[in-house]
Order: sequence, then C-alpha cells, then structure tokens
Amino acid sequence: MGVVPVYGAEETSSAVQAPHDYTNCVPAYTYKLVIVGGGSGGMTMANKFASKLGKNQVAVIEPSHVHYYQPYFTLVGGGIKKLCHGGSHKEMSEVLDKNAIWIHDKAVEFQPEANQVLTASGRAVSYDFLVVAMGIQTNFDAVDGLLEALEQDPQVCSNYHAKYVSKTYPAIRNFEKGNAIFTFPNTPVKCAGAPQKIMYLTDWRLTQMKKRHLATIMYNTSLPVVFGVKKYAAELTKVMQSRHLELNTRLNLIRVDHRRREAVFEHLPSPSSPSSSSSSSSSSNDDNQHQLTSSVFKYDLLHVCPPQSAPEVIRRSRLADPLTGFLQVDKYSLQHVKYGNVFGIGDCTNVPTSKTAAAVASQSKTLRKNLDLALKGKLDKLGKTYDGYTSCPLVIGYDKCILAEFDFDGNPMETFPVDQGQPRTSMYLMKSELMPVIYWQGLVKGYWEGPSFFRNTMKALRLK
Ligand code: FAD
Ligand code: UQ1
Repeated sequence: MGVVPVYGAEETSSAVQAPHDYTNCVPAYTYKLVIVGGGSGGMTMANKFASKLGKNQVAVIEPSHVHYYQPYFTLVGGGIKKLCHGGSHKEMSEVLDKNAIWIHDKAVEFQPEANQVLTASGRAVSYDFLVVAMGIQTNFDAVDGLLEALEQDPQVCSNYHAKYVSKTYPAIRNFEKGNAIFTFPNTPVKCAGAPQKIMYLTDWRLTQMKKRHLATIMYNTSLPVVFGVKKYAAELTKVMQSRHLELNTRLNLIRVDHRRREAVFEHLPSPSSPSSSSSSSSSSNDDNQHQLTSSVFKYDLLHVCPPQSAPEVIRRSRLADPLTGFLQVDKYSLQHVKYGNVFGIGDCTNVPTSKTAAAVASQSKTLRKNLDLALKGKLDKLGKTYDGYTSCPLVIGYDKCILAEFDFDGNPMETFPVDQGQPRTSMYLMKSELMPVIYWQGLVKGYWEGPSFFRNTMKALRLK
C-alpha cells in the first residue's frame, strides 16, 4: 500500500490554479458556475458543466487534494479491498476536467445577496450560479473520549474516516473473544446501512477464523428499528436472528473509555428496550440534561459511526434550513428555496432521502437539466423531477448483498427483475466489482445519472 492520504486532515492553502487575484476580498472574476465541495456531487456537476461551458467558467472550491470514493471504505474495513489509488481515492487534479478551475481552499462564508463565497485564505469567489455540495460533517469529537480511543486503542475503529478505516480490518483480525459492538448515532448519517454492513462482515470473518463462538456481536442503534425501509428491515431482521447478532435499539453512544475498554450508551425514549445479554450495567445519568439512563458495555472491538450534522458553514448561513441546518432546497428541483441562482446536491441538503452516492447520481440528472435551463435564463421553467431515489447495497457477507433501492416514502424502486430483498451473489459482485467502475468512469466524469433507464427498460420488458 502506498502513502494513504488522510481524510479531513487537509490544511487550507493558497490557490494552485486560480487564474486571478482575489486579494482583499475583491472579486476580480465572476465564474458562471461555482461549486463548493469536490466530492461525489461536486465533481459530477463540475465535470458535466466544465466541458459544456468552456475554459475557466466553472470553479470548484475544495480544500482536500484527494477525492475519495467512500463506499469503498466498507470493503476496506472488511478486508476485501485495500485503500489504494484508483480504488478508494484519486488526486483532485486527476478527476477534475482541465477546463475547470480548482480553488484549493475552504469555503468559510456564503454571501448569497452579493453572489459570492468567502474562503479561508480571504478570497471572495463570485458566481452567476452556485452549487453547494459540501457533504455531511462528521463529528467524532461529539462523543466523549472517542477521538482519543480512535488514536490510542487498536480495537476502536470507524469506516467513516479514511484514517480510521485502516484500523477496522486489523481490529477484526486481532479480536480474540468478548463483545464486538457496532454503533449508529442519534443524528442523520450518510449511508445508513454502512454501520451494520461492517457488522455482517465481521461476523463472517470471525466465522472463517473459527472465533465466532467466542464473540457476542451487537448492533447498538439509536433507531427503533434495524433499517428504515420495511421491506429490507424484515430481511435484515431474519439475517440478524439466524446469525445470532444482537439488536439493541434506542441506544446512543455518548462516551468511550478506552483504558477500561468501556462504551457508554444513553437509552433514548422508546417503546422497545435493549435486550442486553452483555456485561452492561444501568445507572441514572444525572449530568444528562434529558435525565436519560445509561448503560456501560465492555468492548473488545468497537466500530463507531460518528454523530453527523449539516456543515457548520451552511448551518450559520442564510442558506440553511432553520430546522435542520442543512441547505434548504426544493426536494424535487434542488433549487434553493430563497435564492434562485443557488442549488444543492447530496448529503449537505435537506432533501428528505437517505444520503448516498446513489442519491447524488439521480439528483445530478435533475440538477443538470435545471442548471442548463438556469444558465439559459429560463429559471421559470425548472423541472421538479427528483423522486427521492436512493440505494444502499447492504453487504451481508463476503459474497452476499441485499440491494435496497427506494424513494422518498420508503417504497422500493428496484432496478433488477428479481426480488432484491433476498441476499444475492450477483448484487454483491455489482457492489464490489462493478460499482467502483461506474463511480470512477461514470459518476465522477459526469456521465452516470443513476439506474432509472435500466429500471424503466426492465419494467417495460416485464409488462410485455
Ligand atoms: P462528499 O462526497 O462527502 O463530498 C463533500 C466534499 O465537500 C468533500 O470533498 C469535502 O472535502 C468538501 N468540503 C467540506 N467542507 C468544505 C468547505 N468548507 N469548503 C469546500 N469544500 C468542503 N453511498 C452509496 O451510494 N453506496 C454505498 O454503498 C455507500 N457506502 C458508504 C460507506 C461509507 C463507510 C461511507 C462513509 C459512505 C458511503 N456512502 C455510500 C455515502 C456516499 O459516500 C456519500 O453519500 C456521498 O459521497 C455524498 O456525496 P457529497 O458530494 O454530498 O459529499
Ligand atoms: C449508484 O448509482 C451509486 O452511485 C454511483 C452507488 O454508489 C456507489 C451505489 O452504491 C448504487 C447501488 C447505485 C445504484 C446503481 C445500480 C446499478 C442499482
């Protein structure tokens, strides 16, 4: 493995390609399109429009010099793939169209009335149209003792960070016996299936290593159910029961004491109570403002999905939804509800669907068409076409996957002419082998806009 870049550890630096000088926050140049964030959503939109609009018309503000394919992290954590160039990540300079400008900087303030974004190095970047694609913020520091545990305890890991994902597989291999705990926080998250996918992979790996009988495997989730969509929750419940994986609902991780190898969970108000057959002890947590009780679990392996939130820069701006802090857009058109020349895509928006790259792909189709219209001055003609499509490939072993696909209301929107609720090897191969190709050659380059064409074709064939 080569040198692995560290997610989120980038320092803001001066522009590497900016053609103009932005000293004293005076915009010297107005881009037709500015995109904040060069992740899945930002990159696909930049590459669609860079070729269309021509040289120096599209600018991407992105502080990291690395673009990550985060869905790969599940496979890396499970020991199936390695962190590697071309798999989990590529350099920004390799993935961004040469017509576009990469502003290697961090957005720190939106000024939508002035049509500009201020950056950490003090530049004002002006735009005709703005796309906000900043992703969701991971807040590892919101759990007491977690960062210290991630830094110091080899048995604490997280697939939600490019640095800590490299601890996951070694932690599984080092596991001897005791409790393996997988957490899901009390906040919105990206890829709501990822916190349990790694549990299934751990179960399989421990079975292979003939250590499974020595392990109690627990999924401690803040949610009242194992998964938010009924059809797939029913199948996952069967999988969990048949493999003796413990489901403890309404438990929220609040503290990790790595010296004692203890994880403390608060009990959220719920109709169901945790079935802890573990070494947990209950106590009243008087410090907690909600007066919730808490339980202490001993761990021998702890995989943490961190609390997540709207990016701070959006939350404290006029672009935020006052209720959630996420970018306030129309969920069907992706246009900002107050500022007509501002659009959003992906995890940073308040679009009420499960936050995934699959959702980004589908949203990019709506956004491409609407931005095209907007750039032609036809802001009154925008389409309200995004249907909430999202997908979660629930890898449940080293050769099986349940491919969940659903809309805003949790109705299945399956692409293939088979029952995708059933665990399948074909879906596993799609996730592990085909999806990285679709991502790097399709989504990132601006071509892949989700599987609606295949879904509709399959549907038509079935009807004949
Ligand atoms: P991101 O891709 O996260 O990009 C946000 C970008 O904004 C980043 O590059 C960041 O550096 C940048 N940024 C942040 N702050 C600033 C700032 N102040 N100024 C400028 N730029 C900024 N999805 C699937 O569809 N299928 C899966 O199987 C799947 N599995 C996953 C497994 C794991 C473990 C994880 C962590 C995620 C998974 N996802 C999956 C989710 C998927 O990766 C995200 O939903 C997707 O990347 C969202 O794209 P985005 O553009 O909204 O955000
Ligand atoms: C998808 O489009 C996508 O974005 C590229 C993913 O992220 C990597 C996915 O995980 C999935 C499942 C889809 C949906 C694609 C198909 C073919 C069902």
